[in-house]
Amino acid sequence: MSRKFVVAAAQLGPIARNESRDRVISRLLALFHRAAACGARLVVFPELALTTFFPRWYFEREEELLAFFERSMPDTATRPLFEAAAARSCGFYLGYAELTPEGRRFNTAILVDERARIIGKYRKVHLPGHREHEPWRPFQHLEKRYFEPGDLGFPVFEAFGGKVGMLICNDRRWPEAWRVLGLQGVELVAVGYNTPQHYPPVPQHDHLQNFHNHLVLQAGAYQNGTWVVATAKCGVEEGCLLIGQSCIVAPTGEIVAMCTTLDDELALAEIDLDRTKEIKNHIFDFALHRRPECYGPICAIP
Ligand code: ING
Repeated sequence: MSRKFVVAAAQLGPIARNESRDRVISRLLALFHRAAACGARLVVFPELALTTFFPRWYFEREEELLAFFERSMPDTATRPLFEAAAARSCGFYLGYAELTPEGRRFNTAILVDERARIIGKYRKVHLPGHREHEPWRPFQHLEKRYFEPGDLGFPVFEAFGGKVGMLICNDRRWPEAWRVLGLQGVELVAVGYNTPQHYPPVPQHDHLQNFHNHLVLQAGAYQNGTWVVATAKCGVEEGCLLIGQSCIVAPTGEIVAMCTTLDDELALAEIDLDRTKEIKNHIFDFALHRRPECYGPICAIP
């Protein structure tokens, strides 16, 4: 039985700081229905897709910070997304800021199937940036202050006829994250990102941000024999330019579809999960070729 189906990267342009959840959800729904009308069975939204990228600011008051977090999923604002998933038999990946009942804060993504069931949750492990307010920067990157590191590992879920995993933004730069998914036989990785073009500590790399984005996505896909759907929130968001070029990558590392604007835009492709075998059963046949007895230092805790 063929394991071919259509996936969509549902790229978002800027979300304003004061943009209501309802307004954002209506943008997500417009992209979702267009993708479903093109036959998509899975739509991948960006990281923190319900709000502006708020870690760019230093908040003194906690209640100001917590306004960007979701206390339940789904909730009143996001329920229309789940209703659309059930109505169109199309699932989605959604990144959002999670506030748990115990008051813990995570940069989170969920995987929702074609019957609108939440079948997986992932919490961002690699939190970039810094913890304290650094006024020298043109904008902050306070994920280490606002989120705890993810505590769910790198799980892979049975979904859409195959094995699906999730990453969030900075995770995609770390080969170990991809390999933990690869060792579980992952066939499709969904990853949302919000990536500023300007990286204040090393501005001489600003012109390389789009290259580095695709470099790590293509490497992750090829070295683990998996499809990748990577989706940006992009454009000039509250004065900060975020890169776009959302894309769908084949297990060969080839980019098969890409967004070319910095706005709300769909990139679609028909993927075949069985094509992962060309990589998994040959060049990266882990059982045949991997030498874990030589890799100890990778997991040594300094
Ligand atoms: N953003 C960025 C990312 O990893 C960053 C942080 C930007 C790191 C540029 C290195 C270079 O894509 C998030 N949200 O992780």
